Amino acid sequence: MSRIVLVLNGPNLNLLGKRQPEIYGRETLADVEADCRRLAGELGLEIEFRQSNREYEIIDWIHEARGRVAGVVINPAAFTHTSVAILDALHAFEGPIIEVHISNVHKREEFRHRSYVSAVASGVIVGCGTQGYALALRRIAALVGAEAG
Ligand code: CA2
Repeated sequence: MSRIVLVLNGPNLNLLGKRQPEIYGRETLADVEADCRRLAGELGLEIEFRQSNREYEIIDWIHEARGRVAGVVINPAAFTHTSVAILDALHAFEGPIIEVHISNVHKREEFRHRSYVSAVASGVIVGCGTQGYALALRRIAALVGAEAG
């Protein structure tokens, strides 16, 4: 069985730690990736960590995950609130999907309260800062029966 977890990040998350630290914190996306890789090692998982500002690229990566990847962690960023196309792509993925938002989107503007992706997510982690990625990985590990150690 595959132990690969695909961690996907949507538009502008390449700016993490470089702008708006009051909302998104000071960790960069490279820091988040390093944290995920460290934890994945402990959980017996392998990580593929990606970011794109292009909707089609995220969709292609989800398609390529089918039948190959155990689970998906996704922070779709602004595409969360707009993308039926990403929702449709995720519908075709058979494993667990955990949606992550660094900020508490429910405390923010009304347009951030709706997520298309939540309709296919096994779980949603919101407002836990960049720690949300680690929580999501632990949840995927539990759902796919990976062993820590
Ligand atoms: O809280 C989250 O993780 C979001 O997915 C982040 C998105 C936002 O559109 C969602 O509503 C909630 C924005 C990602 C942009 O990240 C930046 C980081 C630093 C500076 C500027 C943007």
